[in-house]
Amino acid sequence: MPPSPAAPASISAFGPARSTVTGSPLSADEARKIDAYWRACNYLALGMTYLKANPLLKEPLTAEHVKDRLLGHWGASPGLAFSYVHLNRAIKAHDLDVVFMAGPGHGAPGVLGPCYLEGSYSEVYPDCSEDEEGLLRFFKQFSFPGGIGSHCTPETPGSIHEGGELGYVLSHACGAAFDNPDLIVAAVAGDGESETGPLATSWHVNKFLNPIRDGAVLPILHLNGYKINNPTIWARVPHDEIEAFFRGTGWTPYFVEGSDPATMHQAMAATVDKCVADIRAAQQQARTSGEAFRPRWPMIVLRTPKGWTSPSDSGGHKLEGSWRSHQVPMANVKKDKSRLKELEDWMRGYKPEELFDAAGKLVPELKALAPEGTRRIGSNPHANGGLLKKALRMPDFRTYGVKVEKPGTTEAENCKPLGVFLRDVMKQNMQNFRVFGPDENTSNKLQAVYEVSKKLWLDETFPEDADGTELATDGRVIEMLSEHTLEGMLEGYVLTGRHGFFSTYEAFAHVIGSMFNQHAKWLTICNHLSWRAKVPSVNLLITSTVWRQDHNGFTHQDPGFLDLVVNKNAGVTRIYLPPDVNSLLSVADHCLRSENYFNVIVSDKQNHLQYLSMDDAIVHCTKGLGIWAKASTDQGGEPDVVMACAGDIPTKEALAATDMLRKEFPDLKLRFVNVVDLFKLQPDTEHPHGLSDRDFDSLFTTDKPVVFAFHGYPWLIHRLAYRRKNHPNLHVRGYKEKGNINTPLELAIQNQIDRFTLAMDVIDRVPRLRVAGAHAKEKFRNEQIACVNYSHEHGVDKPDAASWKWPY
Ligand SMILES: Cc1ncc(C[n+]2csc(CCOP(=O)(O)OP(=O)(O)O)c2C)c(N)n1
Ligand SMILES: [Mg+2]
Repeated sequence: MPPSPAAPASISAFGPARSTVTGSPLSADEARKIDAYWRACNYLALGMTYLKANPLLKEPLTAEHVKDRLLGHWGASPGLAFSYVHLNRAIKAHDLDVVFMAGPGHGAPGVLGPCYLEGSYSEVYPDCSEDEEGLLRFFKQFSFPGGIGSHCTPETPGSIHEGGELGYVLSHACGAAFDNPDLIVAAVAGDGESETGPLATSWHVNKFLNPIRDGAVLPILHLNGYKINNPTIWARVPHDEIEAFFRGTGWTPYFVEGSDPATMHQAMAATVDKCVADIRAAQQQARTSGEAFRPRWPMIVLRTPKGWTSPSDSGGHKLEGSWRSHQVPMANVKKDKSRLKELEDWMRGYKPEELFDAAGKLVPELKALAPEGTRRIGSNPHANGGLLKKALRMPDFRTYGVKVEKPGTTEAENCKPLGVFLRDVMKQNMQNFRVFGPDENTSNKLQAVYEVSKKLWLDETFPEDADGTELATDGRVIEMLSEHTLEGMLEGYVLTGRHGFFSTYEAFAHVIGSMFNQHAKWLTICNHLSWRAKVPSVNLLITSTVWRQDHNGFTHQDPGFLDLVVNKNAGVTRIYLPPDVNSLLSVADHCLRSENYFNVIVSDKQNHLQYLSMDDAIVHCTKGLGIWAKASTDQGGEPDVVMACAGDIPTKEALAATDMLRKEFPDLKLRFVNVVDLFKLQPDTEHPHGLSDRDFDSLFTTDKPVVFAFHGYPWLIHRLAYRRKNHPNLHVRGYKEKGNINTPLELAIQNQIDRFTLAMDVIDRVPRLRVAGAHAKEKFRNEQIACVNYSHEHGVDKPDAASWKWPY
């Protein structure tokens, strides 16, 4: 390979500042103080990483002062602190309300440092007081067992974005900015993070920020050149490609590039001022004219060396401006005296004696640089959104139901009345409620919501859009074909204390599986932090379900999201499978009122039989599961078999199976159990919704066969119920990856969740029917074959089977 030419100067991270916005807004004194404050941040970042004693380096550094296990990430920290410090200046200069998000949250030392210096940290954690003793505790607890994590975890005051899993900073920022017209959400995106799919697509958040009613997102692309062991793509492409990309995605990029602190402070101050002025100008134009448009919002491309201000090399390797600065540089300081000396010199280079007084407190002239009260980034109430939360004004869900005079005889589209309910929730909460969907709200039958608020659209429109496309510049429904961005927006919205509802096709809920994981983890930690006020739940409707993929077939059949949900902490996860309209409404009402949960509701959107009157639905959903007496024949005695089900189609097939069995075996004692709240199946020791063993045993018996028709993959029911006494007799039917373009009944048959299979399962498992039931089994099998043949010939289900209704 030919030697690579030296990198062009235009993409170097070193040297005096080069910036789009020129000017030197800082007086010499201001520049000196800002630099000192930043040095204090960098000193703290190193202190957190290395020290367990001698926090102010009052004595020469010895190996005993150094932590035994060195953990954390230094490389991202100086750039994060640099951004924080300059935002502090802008907050004070322009009286701004700013939330800060660190995309590369592993650079937490760069966020925790300024949070401590401004006093926010000590207010929440008085142990980490602003003196030498508190400083030492603050250092020691970082990345330490029993202490705090190494990212911008929920324990971090001012954080609503942990940044552990990279990719979501812009979508979180956008959600936080919605309906907060005065807020600026500064979002640092790592240049490595910017290679992720979710971050890449989320540059489009600027298409969804209405300058009249929303706040602004100020992205800061932190081009520090490296990831863990590699250069980043963005740091090695020509300058004009970066500029073209961001202009192409609708931003106005302002570059701030270099490593010389003095000129970088001037450039950053001038650039942040310019961004604030651009933001305010766009907002003012829109707010005074009353016309919402899409501004070419400003953003900052901050190119600095990774591990900025570290020694330029260590142990013969480049350190500042290299991937080697990503985690803990000089990791062998405890054993290698020369490394220890290097570290000491490095730390002393920040001149801690000038920054902290003898008691260990930041000196007053620097202390004065931080904003005050709730203007401090670490004390911004938006970042503890539960404090600002207002409960939704809720319409009475009972009035949106369908009439069910005779259970199992009339049909309705399950999601449609939910759309009407959401419409009225929206109507009564036009400041703090939003609906999200990846281009699917109409497909998911929730379109009634557009009667009150349309889809936000700030870009061009064509005349034909007037014909049912439902676009508006003030829409409160957010539709973008990026489940990642929508989920991130919704999380940002609820974390800042507002409410939302997200619906998605079941198979593609997996796209946000990892985001679900992260949000559930966030909530789990929050539940242990008394100072974090509870936030509204994330409400996810999974629809267009596996059993009714009439248009789409196999690719759209995947009920596995639920398997993921049950992995997470029981304190924050809820799964509901309402069988019909009225139960869906009851569940939705409950979820919208709840806090600190990730609620998952599974309900198909197509026409389905209706079973429960509103009163019955409320009782059933309150219990979470229960015996349906009219579908049972075991009153006053022990059942021969329990037929259980969860989900709309499984409920219908299970009911139809019991009908067939009742006709063939009039003396069969059947118990019919429907499950709405899936976690009822777990023991109460494992989940707060779990049934006690006594209740479970009385419902499901301890020794009778249970045939369970389940919406999802069958083993999930076994996972939940494996500890129950009757588990050996539990026989679960569910989806087993057999699908194509099928008719509904044919698909059920392929996966053996259909009425015929369920009825045959009962015959096989009830001892006295095993032989006696052979004729009935033969009949059911013949009918099953006839149904498959009919569908293959006519393309629809056999009419008598398709139109089955509950006959009793
Ligand atoms: C989605 C995801 N993939 C991989 C990782 C592992 N990881 C942690 S830090 C990092 C590099 C990040 O680079 P960058 O975004 O440039 O951050 P910085 O340089 O500021 O440290 C990687 C790959 C992760 N945290 N999240
Ligand atoms: Mg980087």
